[in-house]
Amino acid sequence: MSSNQALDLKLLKKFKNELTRFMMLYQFGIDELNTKIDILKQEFQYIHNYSPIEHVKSRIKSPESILKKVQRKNLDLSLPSIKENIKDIAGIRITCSFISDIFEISRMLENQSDIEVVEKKDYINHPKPNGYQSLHLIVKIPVFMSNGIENVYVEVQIRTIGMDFWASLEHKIYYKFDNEVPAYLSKELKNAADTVAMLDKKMEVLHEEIRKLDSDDDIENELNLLNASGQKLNIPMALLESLSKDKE
Ligand code: 0O2
Repeated sequence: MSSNQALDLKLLKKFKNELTRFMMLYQFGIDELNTKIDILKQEFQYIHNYSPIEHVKSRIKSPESILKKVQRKNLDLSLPSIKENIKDIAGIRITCSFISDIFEISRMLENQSDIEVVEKKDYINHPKPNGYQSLHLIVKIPVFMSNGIENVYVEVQIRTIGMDFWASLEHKIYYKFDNEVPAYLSKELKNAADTVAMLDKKMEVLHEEIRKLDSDDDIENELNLLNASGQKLNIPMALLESLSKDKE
């Protein structure tokens, strides 16, 4: 091996290490946000007695897709430029039961002091012409590394089960036809999106009705039970009475 080749290999290895560290940052951003979402989920469960989050998925954009986006957007091919201009390298998708949960979770995330919402797209109140619905947030979150703080962007998509079902099918169809979806299928997809929106609204109304039926009896029955991390613990009535006297 010539000295030039050895130098090239050394340089390539250096770039690979830089790229690996760069991608790790996004995984750490996702990890931090996932912890926050998990805490919100448990707290919500405690307050409202049901889980608003059906599931959470995350992904890191592949270097290949990042490169395609850099070319499509005509960006500078450098890590600082990619970091500042491509804001969906890290992505989290939260699937909720009801539309109101989407906005509640979004509000709870927005209220966290170390999260900065830099962009918000409401495709629920303003669906895309093809029928796509979802709430998109681009958030900036600090990652504490050994040599300082790095702020990373994470794209958070929040949607109902129905919206998610529709989007994954539409995505498959879109790719199958290589972006040239026949008109009759686009029309059917739009009809399906309208049906999803109608169903989501109906489910929301039913959900509200059920909540109203939660009687005071239920509150009394639950009074001496404390729910901590899914574990139900008995609270002695004497302790509860003593604590409430302190507050009087
Ligand atoms: P992937 O593989 O999911 O990451 P951008 O291109 O991000 O700079 P844009 O297009 O304005 O700007 O972003 P927008 O509207 O917020 O959409 C970003 C992501 O939302 C997409 O990411 C999709 O995941 C999803 N999305 C948006 N529109 C549609 C749609 O019509 N159908 C479906 N199924 N998903 C949609 P990517 O990068 O396209 O793909």
